This record gives sequence, structure tokens and C-alpha cells, in this order.
Amino acid sequence: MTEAVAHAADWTVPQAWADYTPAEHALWDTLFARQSRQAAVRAHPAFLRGLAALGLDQPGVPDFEALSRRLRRLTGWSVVAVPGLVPDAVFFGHLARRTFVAGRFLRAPGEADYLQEPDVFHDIFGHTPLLADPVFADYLQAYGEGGLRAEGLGSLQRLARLYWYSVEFGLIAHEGALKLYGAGIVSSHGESVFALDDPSPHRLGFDLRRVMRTPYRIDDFQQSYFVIDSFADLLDQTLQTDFAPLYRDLAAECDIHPTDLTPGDRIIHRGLQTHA
Ligand code: HBI
Ligand code: FE
Repeated sequence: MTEAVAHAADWTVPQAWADYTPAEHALWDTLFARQSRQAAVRAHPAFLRGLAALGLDQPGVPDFEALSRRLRRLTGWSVVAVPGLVPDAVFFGHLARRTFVAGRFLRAPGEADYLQEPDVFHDIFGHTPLLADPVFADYLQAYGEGGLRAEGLGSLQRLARLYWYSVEFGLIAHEGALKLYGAGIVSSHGESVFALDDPSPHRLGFDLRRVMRTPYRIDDFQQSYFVIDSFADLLDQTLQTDFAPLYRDLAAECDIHPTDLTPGDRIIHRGLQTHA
């Protein structure tokens, strides 16, 4: 739910850290303990390094001011509070300026396992650790700048798919195994297991054009996951691309349903699609 609160032109609101209740701090601690245990064996080392570098293992909901002071020193990023989902143009503008917008509200105890709107646990636990990684930090700013360009090109849907299959639900190859780096997976108890272990979803080599042709579901586990070789490769694929001709090419190509495969796919795991 997005509280109907007044916000600035950039949609930011005060975090009002003092307003979190003891029950909310306790729920944060429960979610943090559970997900950091999973992340310890399933997430990429860069995520774990960020978690430690930002001091997120302190008890209670993090104070965005204190978190931003640490983050600025590492990669120049900071975290600001917003009431919930903000319009794309506002979102891209923040990313282009190295500010990450985080929901200030915390999910209800009954939503511990899944909620659709990004809350403070999804945004801070899921997204901020990789903002401490210099290469990923560059990627997300380049993504924001690309989004502002796409805004003019009427191709926000393509950019949203790129965000979804990398920043939110991306997998990465590491020392011969697959690891998590997508915020939507690493902050989810169920999907942290499903994304790596379940035989149902496809796991495919990341390819920018393929990702931009692939719709996604916002209400259930993904039917396809895309695997990058490194954050440097993800950054290169994004920086080196002139999006205008890419969007023109893509306009002539049909979407690929996330349960389907195409001849050009680098298939790491051919999913059974039993969960679909
Ligand atoms: N707003 N607060 C918030 N958080 C997001 O992750 C977010 C958003 N607005 C738009 C958006 N994400 C997506 O459309 C991106 O794919 C652009
Ligand atoms: Fe998110």
C-alpha cells in the first residue's frame, strides 16, 4: 500500500526513523536473520561484502542517513525514502544521480514471505549491498541515464525488462556455480531456493536483446532467469549499446514468452516449466 503522504517533486519523503515501532524493528530482525542465512550460501560474494560494508547486520530497521554516509564513501550512492512505487521518469532520474529510492514502510507480519510493492526490507536488504560494489554501482547509474533516454524513445517497457531480469531477478556465474544477485530473489525466502535449485524455470545466458524481448510476471516466481558472467560484462553490454537502433530492431521482433526458448538461447538449464 502506498500511504497517501505529501512528497517533494522528486517523490521523496522523510524516513521518520523514530516512528518505526519495536514490533517493526523486531520483524526487520527476523527477516534479516532468515535472508542473510540464505544469502551466506546462495548470494554472490559482492552482495555479502556489501552487506558487511554497510553495517546492515546492526539490529533494527536501518537509518537511511547513517546508511547513506557509509554508501557515499564507497561509491557515491545514497538512499532516500519514498512512499512506494514512483513514476518511471522520477525513478530513472534518481538512479542517474546515484540516489536509490527505498520504500519507508515495512511489510505486515502476515506478508513475511511475499509482497508485490517494494518495502524497506526489499529495497534496503535486497538492493543496497550491491550499490557498494563499484562496477554494479556504475551499471545502475548507466541504467538510470539509459532510462531517461528511453523515456524519449518510448521504450520504457524494454528498459523495465532489463531492470527486471538483472537488478531484480538476475543470476550470476561464480566459480562454476550459479549465485544470486537480483534483489527480488535475495530478499525472498522462497525464490532464493526456487531460482537456483528448482528444475522448473529456464536458466539462460544473459543477452540484452533477448532480455528486452521477454515479458515477465510480477505476481509469481520467474519462468526464466538470465545468468551474467560478471558485473563488468553486464555494464559493458549496457554501456556499449546505442539504444535507439536497438529499439528500432526490436520493434520488428516479437516478444518471447518466458516459458519458451529460442534457437539463439545459451541454455544453462532447460526448465520443465512445472511451476508455471
Ligand atoms: N519505484 N520506488 C520504486 N522502486 C522501484 O523499484 C521502481 C519504481 N518505479 C519504477 C520501477 N521501479 C520500474 O518500472 C523499473 O523497471 C523502471
Ligand atoms: Fe526492487
